[in-house]
Amino acid sequence: ADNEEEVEEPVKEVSVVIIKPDAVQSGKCDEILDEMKKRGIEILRQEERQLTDEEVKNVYIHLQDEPFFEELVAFMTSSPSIVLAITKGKTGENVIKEFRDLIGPTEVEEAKEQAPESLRAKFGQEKYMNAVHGSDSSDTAARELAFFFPDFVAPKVEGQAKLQRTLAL
Ligand code: IDP
Repeated sequence: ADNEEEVEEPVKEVSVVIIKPDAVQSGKCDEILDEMKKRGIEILRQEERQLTDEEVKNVYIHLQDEPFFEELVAFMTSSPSIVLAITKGKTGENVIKEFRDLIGPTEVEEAKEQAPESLRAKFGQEKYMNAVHGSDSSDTAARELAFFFPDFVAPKVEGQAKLQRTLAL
């Protein structure tokens, strides 16, 4: 009975997207946004900002021991990105997975071979300058939302409110 209230609250899936510095620099933003809208993706938040070291290290915390980590942080903080919160339909419709499919494989060359219609194939520069980031799970989405859009409260995201409370303490 304790979580009766929670069960009644609508849970809408939201993903966090970063249009990375390479794509912003090469003027691909509008085309990328058009591709997203064409697929019924709804943009809830859109903000141009130059990411800080701290934000990038948080997004890529799973890569912190990789030899390329410093290079990745330098690239991601080198010039402005566009950070977005997205959803789809009434319930989010699996938007995290769907957007990951839309961006394609991590490496641009692989994306071109395996998923020529993907955003990374179309708009990536080379190798790891791959134009777009998308949350890879609901946990990551909640974490990324909590620090990019801390005032974001509706639609309710599973796990997010709790996480925000934790971060605010
Ligand atoms: P994802 O972006 O497809 O989720 P991750 O493995 O989480 O893939 O890597 C995050 C980002 O780090 C990639 O999008 C890419 O920009 C960069 N990256 C991944 N592997 C390498 C590497 O071997 N060298 C340089 N950058 C890399």
